[in-house]
Amino acid sequence: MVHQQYPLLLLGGIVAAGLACSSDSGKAAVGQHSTTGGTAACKPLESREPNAPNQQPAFPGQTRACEEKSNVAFDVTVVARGLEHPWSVEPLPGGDLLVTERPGRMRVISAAGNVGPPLANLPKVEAKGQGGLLDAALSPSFASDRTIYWSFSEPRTGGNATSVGRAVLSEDRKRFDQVKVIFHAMPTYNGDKHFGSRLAFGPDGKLYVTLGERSDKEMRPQAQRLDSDMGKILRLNPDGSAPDDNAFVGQPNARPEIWTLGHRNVQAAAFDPQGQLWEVEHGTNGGDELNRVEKGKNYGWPLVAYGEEYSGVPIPGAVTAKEGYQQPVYYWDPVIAPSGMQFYNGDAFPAWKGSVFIGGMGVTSLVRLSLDNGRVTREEHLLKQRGQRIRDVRQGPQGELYVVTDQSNGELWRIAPKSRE
Ligand SMILES: [Ca+2]
Ligand SMILES: [Ca+2]
Repeated sequence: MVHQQYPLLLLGGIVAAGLACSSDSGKAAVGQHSTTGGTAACKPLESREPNAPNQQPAFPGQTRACEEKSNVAFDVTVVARGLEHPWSVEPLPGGDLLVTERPGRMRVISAAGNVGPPLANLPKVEAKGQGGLLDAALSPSFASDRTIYWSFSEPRTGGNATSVGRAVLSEDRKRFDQVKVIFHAMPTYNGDKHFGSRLAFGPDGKLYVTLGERSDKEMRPQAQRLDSDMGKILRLNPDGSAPDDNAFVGQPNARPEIWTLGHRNVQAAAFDPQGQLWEVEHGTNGGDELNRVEKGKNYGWPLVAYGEEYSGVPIPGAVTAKEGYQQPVYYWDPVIAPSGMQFYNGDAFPAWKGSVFIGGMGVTSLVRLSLDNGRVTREEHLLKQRGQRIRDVRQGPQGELYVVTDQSNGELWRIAPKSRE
């Protein structure tokens, strides 16, 4: 274990609430806030050129929020190194951390940094491209049932797709028992991209599963089709069956597990303290999105989206706004390549209470958004100088944060209040 002091961030002050936001370059109108009578301006955090400079946000503050420096003093401890593309970190009761590695391993790592061997009896994963072992989630009653759920790209006849497994962690935390794959997203497809996937249990006791649309042009339209799980957020009973109060139950040719549609590749999902589900998904070039997830709603992809194709051409037939399609609460142009999210409600960092943290892979940062009334008001990028792709972020029992980094030699970090030594 390596303990490192993190330098105090003392550049600038906290931007006072109520200040208006304006573009500092003067050429990009995107992200300008209307002033509320004040004259002072703040600076959007994003200073790169947008990929789609002619697109307009649907409302002020939907993109390019003002930069906020929270000036919080913290220590970063590298708890473990040598993890191969870790995807998920989950704090376990007692202080251990459960970490997944994309090639198909799950390990228990102690708070002191002892990396346990791979847990035995995990089913095989299709570890290629973006596929492999993805998210893990604890059963809401883990303390009594020791049950763990995980999502993974499952090798199947004719290809692969995302599936959800469930098993009981042995008392000694060395192996899984009662292993069962409880859900198989359909259809199977022979590809290696856009599997999603995050798992989140809601206050309703249901398991929400986020998926991607498999990326390839011929698969994209499935994000809008109710007879396909691709490009959807699903809501499952803990046994993998579909609840009968789901959004499209009873509709002809609609899969009963679907909760929302029109997603591209959802790699972050979390409930806020009020019990509302949010997600973050990878868009095309200039189109990463933060969304509030509401039953039965259509989030647009590939018909309604910000950004452009990675080749630089417009998304065929797409518009940025259309009646009947949900607007993102916030979008990033250029993209940040987000993954993993956590609403912060701990006591360790009072200044961060109410913020949402999002892993930033492309921007090698821990992204923090301030929210007010369901809108993003401020953005901060932390830990950027470490240069690691942040894949997941979770809050621990003492209000500390845990982060894993998406590298071949990936790391597990603990972020805790600066010690007074
Ligand atoms: Ca997780
Ligand atoms: Ca969308």
